[in-house]
Amino acid sequence: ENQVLPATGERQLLMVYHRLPYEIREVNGIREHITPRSPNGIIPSLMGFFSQGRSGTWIAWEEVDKPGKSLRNIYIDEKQYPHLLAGRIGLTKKEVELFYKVFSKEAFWPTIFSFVDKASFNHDHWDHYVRINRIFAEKTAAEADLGANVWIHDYNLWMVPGILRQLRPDLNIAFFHHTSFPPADIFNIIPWRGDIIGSLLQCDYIGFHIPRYAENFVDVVKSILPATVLEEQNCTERFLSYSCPLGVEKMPRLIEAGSRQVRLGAHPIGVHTAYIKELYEKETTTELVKKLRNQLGKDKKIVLSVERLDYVKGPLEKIYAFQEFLEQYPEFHGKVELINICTPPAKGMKIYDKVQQELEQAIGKINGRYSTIGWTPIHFFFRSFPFEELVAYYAVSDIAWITPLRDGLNLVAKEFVAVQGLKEQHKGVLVISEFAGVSVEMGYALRTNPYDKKSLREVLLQALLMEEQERDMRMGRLFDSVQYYDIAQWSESFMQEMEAITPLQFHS
Ligand code: GDG
Repeated sequence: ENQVLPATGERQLLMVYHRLPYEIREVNGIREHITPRSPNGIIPSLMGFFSQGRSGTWIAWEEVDKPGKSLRNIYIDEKQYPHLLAGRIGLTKKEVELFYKVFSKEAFWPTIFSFVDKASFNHDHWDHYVRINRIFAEKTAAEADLGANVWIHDYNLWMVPGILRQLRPDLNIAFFHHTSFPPADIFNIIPWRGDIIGSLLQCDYIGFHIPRYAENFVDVVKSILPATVLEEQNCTERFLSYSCPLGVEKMPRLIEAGSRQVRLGAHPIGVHTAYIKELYEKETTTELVKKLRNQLGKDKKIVLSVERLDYVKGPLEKIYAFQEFLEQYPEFHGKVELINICTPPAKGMKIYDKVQQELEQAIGKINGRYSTIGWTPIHFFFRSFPFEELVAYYAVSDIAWITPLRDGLNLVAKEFVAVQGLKEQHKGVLVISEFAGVSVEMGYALRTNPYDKKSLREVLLQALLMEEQERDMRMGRLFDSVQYYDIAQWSESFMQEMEAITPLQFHS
C-alpha cells in the first residue's frame, strides 16, 4: 500500500462535485482568468484539504461549445494548492440544462423533499442523466491512484458510485447527500429506485445531514433487497429525538446488503463562523447595520426571511401566515416588518416561474391592503445580496423566521446564529421549521410547523414577545453549538470517517 501513498502519507483525494471551485476562463488553451467562488460556504472548506500537501483532483463540468470536447487538467491555484488539479469535464449548455436544471429538478428534487405530485419522470432524460454520470465516473476512474479516496457530492451524481466501482474496485468511495433523504414510500415512486440504490450500495461510506435521513435510507434499501443493520449508534447526545418530527433515538451505522457492507453517518453541515465574525466586525458592516436600523426605525421589530426561491422552502405558506398574523394582531401594525430576501433561481429553471408569480401577487396584495406612509409590512427583495450585506441584515433583525416545508439542513439558520451570538446584547430569536434538518440540532430555537398557519403565526408571536433574558440565553446556547460544529468540523469529521475505511476489495 505504501506505493500508492504520496510523500505526505495521505491518500490521494478526488472531489467529485458538480461545479468547479473556481471560475476558470480559458481562451485558446490559455488560462485567462481565475476567481474563487464565494469565500463563504463549503467550497473553501473542501479546498482546505489540498492546502497542505495532499494531492488530488477536483472533478466537475465546465461549459464547452461542442459535445464531446475534452478539456485538459489544469492547476487551480498552484501556489495555494500545489497538488490540486481541476479535472474538467466538457459539457455543452444543453447537456448541463437537461441533466441538472431539467431532469434532476423535475424528477429527483420534488421526490427528495416529499412533493410527490410535483415529480415527473421522463425515461429519455434518465438515459441522459446516466450518460452524464458515466462521464463523471470515467473521468474519476482515469484520475484516481490505486486505493484513492473519492468523495462524491449529491443526488445529481447518484449513479457515479456504481459505475465507478465497476471500473475501479480498489477505490474508497464516499458520498454525501446535501439534501434530505425521504422515507421509503416516497423515494420508491422513482422508477429507477433499484438502480440508484444499487449504485449507492457500491459506496464504502454514505453521509447524510441528520440521523433520520440515514434511517430513511436503510428503510429504502430494505424495501428493495434483504439488508441487515450490523451496527447502531445512540444519537441523542447531539441530536433531538422524541421532541422533534425529524428526530430519532438511534441511527444505523453499518449495514450489509447484497454482498456489501456500507458505513453510514450523520454530518450536519456547518458555517464558517470565523469568516462570518470577520465580516461582522468590519467597519463597513457596522455602518450598514446602523444605517439600516435608522431607516427601519428604532422601535420596529424586524423579522427576516432569507431563502432561494423554491416551493420546498414554503415561501407562500409563510406569506399567508404573515397575513393572518396581521389580521389577528392589529396591535402589531406599524410595529413589525418582514424583510423577505429571496434569491432568484439559476437561469433556465422554468419550474420556479409559477411560485414566483404567486409570491409576488400575494405580497403585493398584503402590502396594498395594510401599508401606510411610514410602514410597509413586507419588504420583498427578489435578488441576491453580497454575503457581507446579508451579515448586516442578520445583525439588524430581531427574529429569523426560517420556515421551509422541507430542507436538507438549512444554513441560513446557522448563519443567523453565528451573527446574533456575536452581539453584546439585544440578541435575536431563531424560529425554525420542524421539517428543516437543522431543527434537530437546535433545541434552543423556537420550532414551528410550516404546514400549520396557526403554528406559524403563534410561534412568530411568541418570538416577538420573548423577554430579553430568555432571548440571550437561548441564542447564547445556539451560538456555542454553531461555533463548535462549524464548517471545518463538518469536513474533517467526514474525512476522518472516510479515511478510517480501508477499501475491502483492494485488500482481498
Ligand atoms: C442546499 C440544501 C442544505 C441566500 N441568499 C443569499 C445568499 N444565500 C446563501 C445563504 C446560505 C445559502 O445561500 C443557502 O443555504 P441553505 O442551506 O439555506 O439552502 P439551499 O440553497 O437550499 O442548500 C440545504 C445545503 O444545501 C447545504 O448542504 O443546508 O438543505 O437544500 O449560505 O447565505 N448568499 C448571498 N446573497 C444572497 O442573497 N451571498
